[in-house]
Amino acid sequence: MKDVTDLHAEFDGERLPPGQRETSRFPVLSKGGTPSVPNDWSFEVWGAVDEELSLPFEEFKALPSETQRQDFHCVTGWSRFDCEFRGVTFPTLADRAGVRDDAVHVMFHAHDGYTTNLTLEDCMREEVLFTWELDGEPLPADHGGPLRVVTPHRYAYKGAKWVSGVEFLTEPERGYWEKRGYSNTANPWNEERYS
Ligand SMILES: Nc1nc2c(c(=O)[nH]1)N[C@H]1C(S)=C(S)[C@@H](COP(=O)(O)O)O[C@H]1N2
Ligand SMILES: [Mo]
Repeated sequence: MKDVTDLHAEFDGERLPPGQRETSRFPVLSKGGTPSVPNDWSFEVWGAVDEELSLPFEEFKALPSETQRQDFHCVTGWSRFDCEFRGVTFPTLADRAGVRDDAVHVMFHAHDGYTTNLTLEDCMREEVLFTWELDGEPLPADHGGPLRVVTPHRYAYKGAKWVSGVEFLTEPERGYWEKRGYSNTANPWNEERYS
């Protein structure tokens, strides 16, 4: 298994970012309830790509996948260490669609209407995963099952639960919380919580 729990070194920080406390629980945080995701949904990729994709979930799961050990940092102040997520890396998905040269930014879309944005550079990292399995079990619906994004180098609101697709953008845009006062950049080791 790939262990990326040392990525704090890249950000000149301790494993536990400043102002965080470690918890062994895994709290649930959502802007509303848990949406029901239709069984026959397809993962959509559109915008500044060579080939727009519509992948039935079964096909999505057949892309090359891997398991990683990661830490999870919530902007409200808790961190959960050693989460084992299995999924498809962002670069694998991006490679499949072919990212155009003019793409600079990414918007993630979700089945509950949530959106969140990152720069393309912040997405093209091996630890940005589209995941359907946590600690060897199917990802619980409350935590974003059937499929969510995890972003261990950023606060967890950058990881869309119930992700339905990815839009590649030629200009930066802000997602749901980024429009409502949470930091656009969300680096936990800089305590970029609010904007
Ligand atoms: N689709 C969707 N994704 C979401 C959210 C949401 O409300 N809807 N909340 C975000 C926030 S603010 C956090 S802290 C994490 C929480 O993930 P968890 O419930 O698995 O702990 O999911 C993020 N992803
Ligand atoms: Mo959050």
